[in-house]
Amino acid sequence: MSKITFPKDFLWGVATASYQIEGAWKEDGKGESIWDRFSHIPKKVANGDTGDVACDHYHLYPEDVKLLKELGVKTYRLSISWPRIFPEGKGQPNEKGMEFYKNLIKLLVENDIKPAVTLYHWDLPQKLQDIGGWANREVVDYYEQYARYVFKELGDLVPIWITHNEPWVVSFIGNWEGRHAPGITDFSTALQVSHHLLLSHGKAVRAYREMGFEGEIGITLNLVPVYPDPSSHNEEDAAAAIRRDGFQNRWFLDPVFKGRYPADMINWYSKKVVVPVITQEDLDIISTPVDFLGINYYAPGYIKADPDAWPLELKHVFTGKDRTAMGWEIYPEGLYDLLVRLHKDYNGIKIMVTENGAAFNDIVNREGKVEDDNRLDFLYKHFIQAYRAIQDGVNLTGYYVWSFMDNFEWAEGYAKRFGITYVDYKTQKRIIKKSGHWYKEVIKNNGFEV
Ligand code: IFM
Repeated sequence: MSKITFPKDFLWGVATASYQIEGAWKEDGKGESIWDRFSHIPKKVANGDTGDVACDHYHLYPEDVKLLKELGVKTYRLSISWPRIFPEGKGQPNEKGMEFYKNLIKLLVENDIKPAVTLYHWDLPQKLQDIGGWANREVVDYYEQYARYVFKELGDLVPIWITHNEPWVVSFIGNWEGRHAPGITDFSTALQVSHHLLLSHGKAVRAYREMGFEGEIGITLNLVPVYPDPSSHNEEDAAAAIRRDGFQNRWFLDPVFKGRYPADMINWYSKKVVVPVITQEDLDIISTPVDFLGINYYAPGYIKADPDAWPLELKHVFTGKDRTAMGWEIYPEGLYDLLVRLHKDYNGIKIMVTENGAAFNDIVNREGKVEDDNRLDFLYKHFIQAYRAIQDGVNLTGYYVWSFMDNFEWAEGYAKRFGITYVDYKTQKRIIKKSGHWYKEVIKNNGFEV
């Protein structure tokens, strides 16, 4: 046995998002979000679940902050519900909504827990979807106005800001696959959405700098280490894997860090779909320097060419690895590969893992405990890979486990549990799982025995 120790001041944390935990969906003047609308449509979410109550965090936040303290986290990543602040998406702010976040954030600061705040984690005001949502360029300006207001109110209290969570999911799961709100199924719309999300990111970064704050601001991308199907060694599969990388990784990384969209993807899309109009001015805004890159890592992607799968002409294959309850293959080394590649291709940027974790079918045993050894093992193995990457020179400064507690897992509803804290949705009782107790020790010791 030997101990691995992370760098001094490494930021250990946990993450959540507004719609997934808050509930209080129409309280204190909050407006409707696209997820409120979507989850109330029959069959869109497993078991007809909605975020109406969720973990009732809106009311239980003082107890939840006590739990965070109990876990000993150095930082807590939360997101703000835009329609709680601007019920119509724009215009007059709702003071009650802002008061909730101020109280929560002040409590975190009093408890020595650094708040890391995401401005957009998928709950767009429905009123803005009614005018076309992110496909409408006007929404970029409304987002900037929302961001400026939030910075003005909370900028002095919050040291870490994230403009967007997983714009790839917003664009392609929400607007191409349609499995997420707003449920649109059009690839060209999804591409347009992706460009506007990135543009709004750049505008928020510029606004934050202009307003003179001293904290850090970045963006969170869900990235996949992509490999060709290991059972075949042909050029088509290798090319398909590069395309898959372009689709999910480089399409977002390159404009932010290199000021251009990847040429191979622009060429590919030009032959199949409508590519958004992209001006140099937009690209300059999108590539406004950020302080860090947030990455969410869950699983690798093994890819095969598939000429029938329009428009990318590829498909995913499974390689026989263990899987989580989401069906995602477990590959901790993928985190190492991804981190090293980002370090190399994007100029040694500062990186934080803003999400990593796993869903498993947890049960509360007769002693009232949740013995989630599978999740503990998952985290243990991923932390080791993060450590390896740091040893190899990657500038990784923090790690947020997804999630602080079980919550509304979007189209999967409450059926999938990602928390290191168990939530009994009938009573709203929280139980720290075995993985949570283990994580507490990791944080306390800034490392662990391997
Ligand atoms: O629950 C989500 C989160 O909202 C965004 N990243 C992935 C998580 C698990 O699917």
